[in-house]
Amino acid sequence: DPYSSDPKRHPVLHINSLKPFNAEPPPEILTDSYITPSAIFFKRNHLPVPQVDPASYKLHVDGLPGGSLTLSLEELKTQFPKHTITATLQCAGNRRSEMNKVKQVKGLNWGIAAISNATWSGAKLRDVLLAAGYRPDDAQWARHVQFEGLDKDVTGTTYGASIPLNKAISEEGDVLLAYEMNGEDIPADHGYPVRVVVPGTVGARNVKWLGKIIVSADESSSHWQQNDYKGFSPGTDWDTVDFKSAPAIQELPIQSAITTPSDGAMVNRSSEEVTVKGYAWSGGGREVVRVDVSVDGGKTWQVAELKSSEKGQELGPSPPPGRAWAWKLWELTAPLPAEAQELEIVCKAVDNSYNMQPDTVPPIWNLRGVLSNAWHRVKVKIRE
Ligand code: MTE
Ligand code: MO
Repeated sequence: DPYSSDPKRHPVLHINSLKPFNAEPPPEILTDSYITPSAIFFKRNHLPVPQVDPASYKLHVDGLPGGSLTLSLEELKTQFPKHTITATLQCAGNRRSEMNKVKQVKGLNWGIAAISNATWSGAKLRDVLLAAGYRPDDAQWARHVQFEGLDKDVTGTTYGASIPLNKAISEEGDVLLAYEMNGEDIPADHGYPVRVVVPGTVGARNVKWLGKIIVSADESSSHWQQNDYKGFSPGTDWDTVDFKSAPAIQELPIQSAITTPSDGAMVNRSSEEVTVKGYAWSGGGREVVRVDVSVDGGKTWQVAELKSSEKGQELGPSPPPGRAWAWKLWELTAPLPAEAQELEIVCKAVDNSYNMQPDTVPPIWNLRGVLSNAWHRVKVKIRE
């Protein structure tokens, strides 16, 4: 069993698949803390977790005419400045289960918690590329930076992905070769000893157990770059789909969801009000500027209070424009409508480009069930 050396996991996680291990935290717990504890951070593995010996670990950088570079873990840690960012990771398949309710899609049936927020520390990819001999002239031919994981399938094929060169090399891109998560060595499930953190970009490009970096004119040729993680029209089915016709997902669209109350929960009439909590995040470093909440199915709306720090109440300083990598948690307490026996609670977020979420799932349904970001709705019963 290639999975027999997989690490121990926290029992509270909701498991979507055991081998490979895919799991998400219960939504109510997810928004208990601004920084998601690593133990309950969602886990998305395509393959067995590789066991990497930190003493013999080597990171290879290839593809540059200026030469190649091989770094030990120690060299990565000591030869480059250490940077720390707080960044949210979201799987392209987060909230896929809502698409499944419209019409069956292919993929893990994620709920609303295939998203988590952590602090990440490591070397900047930019600094390592420059040390490997990257020169501004290379932008003439190079377009992508490819990443290869050390996790392999039975045929020896490794997990791989790529990002645009300009994201990788930009000072403002903040792409890290991270060796710490939440102030500790990255746990086995999250890429020990080194993973790429591409803030603002879909989870799939944040390659774990990083073995190799290749600067290239081409995207990664991996299955996950070419034939997966792409969006299509609701009218496209498995007989007509042409994966070459759509771009690989990189930045993700605006997203928000309600973590409490949960769907089907009861609220007592005597409590007179209901407190609604959730998360909101947008890709590409776009900052969430507002979350609207309705307790009457979207007829009337109230603006939720945004929180972007551990202490909760106060909003931290705004990140530099275009570098809002972390989610915002939000909260709203609303009076219970007098007549209603049931509430339909709805949320929708707005980012600083005024991107908003679509109101329903059918117009964004796609056969792979990715990019599921319609208004999130939960129904709650009022107990008289
Ligand atoms: N990297 C490797 N090497 N192997 C993988 O299976 N899964 C990707 C990405 N990086 C994956 C990987 C996907 S699809 C996602 S959503 C994120 O890792 C999940 O990161 P996490 O498990 O730390 O939450
Ligand atoms: Mo993912």
